[in-house]
Amino acid sequence: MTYELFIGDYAYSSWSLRGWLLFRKLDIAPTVQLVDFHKAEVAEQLTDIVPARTVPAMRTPEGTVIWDSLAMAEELHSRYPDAGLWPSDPATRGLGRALAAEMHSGYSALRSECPMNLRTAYRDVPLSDATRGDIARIETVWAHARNLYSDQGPWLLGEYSIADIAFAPVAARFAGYDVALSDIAQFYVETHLSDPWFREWREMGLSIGETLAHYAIPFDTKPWPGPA
Ligand SMILES: N[C@@H](CCC(=O)N[C@@H](CS)C(=O)NCC(=O)O)C(=O)O
Repeated sequence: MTYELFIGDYAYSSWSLRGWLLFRKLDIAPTVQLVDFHKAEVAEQLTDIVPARTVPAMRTPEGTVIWDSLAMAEELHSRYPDAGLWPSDPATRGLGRALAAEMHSGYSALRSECPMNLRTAYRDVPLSDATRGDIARIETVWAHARNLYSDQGPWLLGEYSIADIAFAPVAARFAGYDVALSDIAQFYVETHLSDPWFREWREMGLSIGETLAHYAIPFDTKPWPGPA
């Protein structure tokens, strides 16, 4: 038995991207069960794994259902502590957990105003003050981490970790909504856009599933601002 990973549409499901990146980082190939946003409500497609109602969710080899991306991240880290999902240094790991937790519970204006859509990039997007506040806060915490760890690699804690998995969809939103950023934040967004695992996910997002009208926003569009 291996892990089963339940995910939503590659182009649109920001939380699912996180769940999938966890397994990519672990180099474990789960059995992927695709929940089609076009077909029916998510919860209706998850009746096989009660009480999950959202994606991502995973069923472990022994049958436990875990239905939240941060819970999945922490459980997988506990099971594979040497795989590098979190760094071994407690101070670095503590900062990473604060970053991932803030992402997990925050930035609601950005999340509702700029839903992830890997099929489209917009330009000249009018953003609300609340979303601008979220963006400023994200730039602050990214700069805090990058100022401490940039000599150890291009990611928030130097090396790729759950903190970066947590923020990958935010990077996609900043790219897709033409958000003007500081140099530090722009570098970090470009690091995600160039990441082979992010690109692999986006490639599936371009080729698998329907284009969902629900996610279309009437702004001018522009080419995707990263490598295909
Ligand atoms: N906190 C959850 C949120 C997951 C979530 O909201 N997923 C969305 C898709 S990106 C979903 O399944 N929505 C369906 C619904 O709310 O009915 C997590 O981190 O996994």
